[in-house]
Amino acid sequence: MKLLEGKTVLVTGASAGIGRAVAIGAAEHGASVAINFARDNAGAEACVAAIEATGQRGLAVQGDVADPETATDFVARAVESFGKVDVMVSNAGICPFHAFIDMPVETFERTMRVNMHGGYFMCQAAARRMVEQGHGGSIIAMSSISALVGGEFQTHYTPTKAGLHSLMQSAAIALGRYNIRCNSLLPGTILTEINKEDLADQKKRDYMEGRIPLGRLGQPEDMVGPTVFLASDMARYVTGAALLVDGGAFVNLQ
Ligand code: RM4
Repeated sequence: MKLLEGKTVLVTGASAGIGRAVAIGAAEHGASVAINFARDNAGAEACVAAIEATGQRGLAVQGDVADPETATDFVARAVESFGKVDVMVSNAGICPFHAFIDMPVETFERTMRVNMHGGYFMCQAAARRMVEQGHGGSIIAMSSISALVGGEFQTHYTPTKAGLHSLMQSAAIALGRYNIRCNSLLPGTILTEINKEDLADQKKRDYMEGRIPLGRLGQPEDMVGPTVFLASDMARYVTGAALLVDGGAFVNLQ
């Protein structure tokens, strides 16, 4: 069953990892998909090729989400190519692990600008277009389990994930009158480039895996089903919600 037939889905940070998996998954469910990427041209091209291999249309637009114009340009290019915007998946994010006490100002500010500011601009640009279109839409912020719990080397990062979760709650109220739904996904530890170096430490990896009732770290493809659900009309009465996709890690105290 294809849940996104005829929809246009936009995904940020989609040259690799969760964004790539979600973009291809949306195409497999019948959507035309536009992806944003920052630097990885080859990865973006490969993602569009995989989208088109499903028989759907794909588009890659380069841009740094920390720049507000990237959001307006991304939406405009998607509308130019596909005629509308039905779904925005705001996924782009960074997590340069670093200790709190000597956190460099630039590392802190860059993480805020990409994750929080970028997410805000992308969701706002998509909402503006959806309001103009007048037929609702779905906005999904890729928050994190880290919206709900801390990380010693993530003091700059966890507030951005909590912020994205909170943004979806407020945007859900602001946009409900337009039938635009806003929800956040809270991935657990999903194996991607963002944590490749961190999890190269076998002791850290064993600890993280040991916390997960399902017994394994996540894969980017584990995020496809939850994203497609929230993007689809199956979630027509779901807004302001948050969905943990973490193998049970969050609830596992003992
Ligand atoms: C996630 C979560 C994971 C970490 C990545 C970088 O939100 O904190 O544990 O590996 O970020």
